[in-house]
Amino acid sequence: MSIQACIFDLDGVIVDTAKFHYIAWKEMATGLGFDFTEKENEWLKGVSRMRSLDILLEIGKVTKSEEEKRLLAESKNERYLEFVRRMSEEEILPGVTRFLDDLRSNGILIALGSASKNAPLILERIQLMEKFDVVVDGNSVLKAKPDPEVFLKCAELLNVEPGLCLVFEDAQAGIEAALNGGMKVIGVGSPDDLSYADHFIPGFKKLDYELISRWYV
Ligand code: B16
Ligand code: MG
Repeated sequence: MSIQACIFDLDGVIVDTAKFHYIAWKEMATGLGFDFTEKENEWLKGVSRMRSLDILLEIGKVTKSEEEKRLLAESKNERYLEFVRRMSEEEILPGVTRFLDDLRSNGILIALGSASKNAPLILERIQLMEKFDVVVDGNSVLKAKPDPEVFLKCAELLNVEPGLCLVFEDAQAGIEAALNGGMKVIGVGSPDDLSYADHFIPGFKKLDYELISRWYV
């Protein structure tokens, strides 16, 4: 098969932490005097913490200084971490652990490529850290998705050419990051919400090595 490594996004692919981000951002919006809907929360997926805050403030038409923004982002993260600290293996999305084991037993290298600075803590809480050969997260990249930096760094650390890497992403910015890096990409979600991926899957329940080796001969 033409794939040597699989790179996984975290939020929306391995676990559904988006619901915790949403609660924390919504509480902040309420405190600032405006509403923040679940639909608007879609725009924050795959986007960095500071960019998420900028989008939220734009929605509420609120202006803050750089120092105020730093404090707001810090307080949102503290609230978010209250949920993360309570996470366990039960939060892993259906089929993910089996699929990771299937890939490994077929000699495929595995990386995590996430925008989240909390990725190591989340992997530790859900006890999945040992499944990854490489973890690249928001602490080690300068440019956010759709820039391909996070995925290219995974490829470099795995010593695999970008063209032989397959990315799993639930966010449009992440799909574009994978394509910008010259990688193959499977969209996790509906083609009604996402564009340009090679294939779309609703989740990992029905996916195995056999199927992806047919897709990427
Ligand atoms: P943090 P991913 C992303 O994770 C989330 O989708 C996005 O909503 C969040 O703002 C970003 O991580 C930063 O997260 O505040 O924990 O650093 O989808 O790239 O795994
Ligand atoms: Mg995601």
